[in-house]
Amino acid sequence: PATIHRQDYRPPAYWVHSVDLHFALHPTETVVRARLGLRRNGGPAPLELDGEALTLLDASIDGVAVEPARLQHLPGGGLRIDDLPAECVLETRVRISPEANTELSGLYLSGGNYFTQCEAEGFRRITYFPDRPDVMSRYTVTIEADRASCPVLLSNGNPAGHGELPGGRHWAKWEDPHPKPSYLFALVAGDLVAVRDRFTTQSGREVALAIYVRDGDQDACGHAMDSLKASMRWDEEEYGLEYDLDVFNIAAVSDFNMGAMENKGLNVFNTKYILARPETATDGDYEGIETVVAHEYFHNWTGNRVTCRDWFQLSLKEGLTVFRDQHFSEAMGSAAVKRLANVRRLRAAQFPEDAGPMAHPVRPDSYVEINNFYTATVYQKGSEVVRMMRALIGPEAFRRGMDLYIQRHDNQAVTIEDFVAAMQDASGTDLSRFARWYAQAGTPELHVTEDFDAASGRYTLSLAQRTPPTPGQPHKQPVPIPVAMGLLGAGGGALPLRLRGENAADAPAERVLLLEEARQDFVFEGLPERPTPSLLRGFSAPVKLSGLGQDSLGLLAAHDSDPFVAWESGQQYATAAMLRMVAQGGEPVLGEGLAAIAAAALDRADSDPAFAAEAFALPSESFVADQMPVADPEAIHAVRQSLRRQLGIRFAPRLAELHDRLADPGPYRIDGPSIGRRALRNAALSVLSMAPGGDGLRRARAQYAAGGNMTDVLAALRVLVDSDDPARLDALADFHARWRHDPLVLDKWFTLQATSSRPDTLATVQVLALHPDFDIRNPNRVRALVGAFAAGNPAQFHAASGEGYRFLAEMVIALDPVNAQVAARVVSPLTDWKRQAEPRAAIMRAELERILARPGLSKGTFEKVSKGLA
Ligand code: DPP
Ligand code: ZN
Repeated sequence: PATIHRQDYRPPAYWVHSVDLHFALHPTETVVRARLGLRRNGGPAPLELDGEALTLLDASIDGVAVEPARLQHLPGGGLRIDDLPAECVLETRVRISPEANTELSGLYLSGGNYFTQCEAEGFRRITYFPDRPDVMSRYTVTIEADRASCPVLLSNGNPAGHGELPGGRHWAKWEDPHPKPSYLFALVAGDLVAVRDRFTTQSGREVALAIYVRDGDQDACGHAMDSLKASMRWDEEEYGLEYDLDVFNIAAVSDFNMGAMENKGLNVFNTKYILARPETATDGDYEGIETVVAHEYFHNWTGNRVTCRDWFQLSLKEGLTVFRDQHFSEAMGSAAVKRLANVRRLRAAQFPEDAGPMAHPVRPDSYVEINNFYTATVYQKGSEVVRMMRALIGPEAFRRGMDLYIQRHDNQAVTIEDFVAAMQDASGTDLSRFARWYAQAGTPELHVTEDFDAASGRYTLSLAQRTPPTPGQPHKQPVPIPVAMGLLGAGGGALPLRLRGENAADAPAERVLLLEEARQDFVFEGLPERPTPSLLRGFSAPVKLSGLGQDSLGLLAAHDSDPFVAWESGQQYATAAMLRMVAQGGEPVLGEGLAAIAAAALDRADSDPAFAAEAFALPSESFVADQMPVADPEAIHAVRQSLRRQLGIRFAPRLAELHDRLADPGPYRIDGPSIGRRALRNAALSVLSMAPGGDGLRRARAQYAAGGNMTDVLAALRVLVDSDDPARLDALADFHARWRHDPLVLDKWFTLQATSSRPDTLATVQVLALHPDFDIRNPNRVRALVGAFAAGNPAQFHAASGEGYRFLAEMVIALDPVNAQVAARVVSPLTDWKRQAEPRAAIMRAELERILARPGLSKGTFEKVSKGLA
């Protein structure tokens, strides 16, 4: 397969100013007529249209049928036409089969209803088109279908008419006044019901809101609708950005490759990010819905009105929009805890990616399959880069920069340089060095050394940075790293921050140092005692920090005023302790330092239970593994489990007391304090149940039996499923019987078993892959079983036998011809062999080779596996 390079970008030979589509829907023989208003862009050149899995019926130019010989079929399925006039209307008719579309890209069927997914390159599976984001067109869409099976007919923009047709068919027409790239096209048709609401914009425009779901799910849309309205309000208040159509529609579908899609005026969502009832959705699900609904809504301006010139610029819309949704979610709940959770996710997904075979810059330089670049780097690291930019220039200048960006580029397809230029022009700050964050892959390592001269009260903080080499980028340059910081005295209080040459009077308690060179010294004066540095407050830069000793970390964990640093220092302390235990072997011992950190966390049970839950948790097994040049998954698992058991014994009375006291006082509520309380209560239960002879398992059985909200039910079942308790099998059977008709809940049943710490998990997973409820065509189900096992259960996936690797390879081989996008996604854990010891590494390579040898392997899986082997 060919590699596409960013430097090879050329503007299109033709613009398509208008698109008039007509769909005659049929499960196996849908006919799509497309009328494209073409205008040449520059001198004479052939027109090239993308196309994939299309059957061409006929074509005409300005109403005159085209001789078949004039249509040159291109290797990938596209069409080429020479000698077109500078301006003309090209009409094509194609036939497609939604039913045969298991890739879920283009137009497909799910549960008998029609849905589309066009980002990144799905529109070419609907009609011949220059399927690239810099071609922006005005769309008119007419959909015709059987009225009984397809009462609902939706597309982008505003409704523009509907009517009856003979033979029980009907039609509806949609007009989108805003020019858009083809990846934002959407069509939804079928037997769906709408949950409706209204929103009045700040300028008084009335918007009709609707969420389309399957009949029976109407009662599960409230949280999504509330989140939508809150997002619409927030974008007006924070950015002055108002919605720009008469309707905003969302349709939910249970077969979906991604989380959701921001199609103009018609968002399509994975049901996972819409449907929630207290008895079926966890607190995490509710939070996910709020975030994803906001994310897709925010794309209306950052992505849709201003879009990407080419797919290398993906982070232009994704990094910025993740930043916007995180900022929104922080404002809706407890900002500090949301920040911790986002940093935890960044480090769980993005740091390993940045250190692995697929490492790429936030703006990649090349790709084989663009779907492989919808990554944590483009999304989460891209968001961190925007966050740093805002911190550097300040919130007011950032807002002016956003205004300028949108004013300059509304209805354009632009690049990351255009975004940075707007921020630079609005702030007057030179951002040319900062832009290296977009170009350089790898996670910078920030190392700190200190020197204190007691006689003069002078403290020198030396910060050094280094970014390790990544594939294709052997040498790195320093990047500007904003380090938000403070200094603590031995008692934990803040010390004044007076840099050499500054006035004593202005010394602040917190400031941001900017490390621009490979190494810089920052000299503070007038310190009455040796300080402890609190660095990267709020995680001010996406880097790895090292150089602080356990004493400093312990002090920061106990006393720092910045919740991020307090949490982070506890995590780093625990990580260092666990790494030492892994290296030493023998029976792990819960030291006094670790116990003190746990106790300090529990002390915050009343003031901030959500924080307490985060701070009480030990770092994940994968996080610890990521700190080792060669990981030892089984040893890490053993150490972590042993420490959890010791915590359970040591804190048993307190954990039991918390479990009693933090029970929901009344009916389920989805607000920050309630979520935090449940999180801490269930964390207490989980650790308590590790203690031999304690009553944790009894509590878990009772909590499961009590039913109630899914957060508590699942937490109780989690404990049972990890245990040897005989009740676990009954509970699993009960859960299955109860929820077998709710796919999203059944996904949880699969995931719970796939991520169990029990030693027989792999065998269970192999059996579950043959379960009648396992469906390889449903991406959620594949992620729930195969993805969860391979990416979320390191100790079992890396079992020394290599059976975990063989299982994943088998699944990838079976999945690739069905849905290549999902196959290429779940294969990732197998490519991490460089960080495993032999013989594991050799087995992983052999499994990758086996996948690579498959005839007809998709280019996406090919890219991941071949890069993984390199
Ligand atoms: N563009 C989509 C998103 O919002 C792709 N899943 O991230
Ligand atoms: Zn997005």
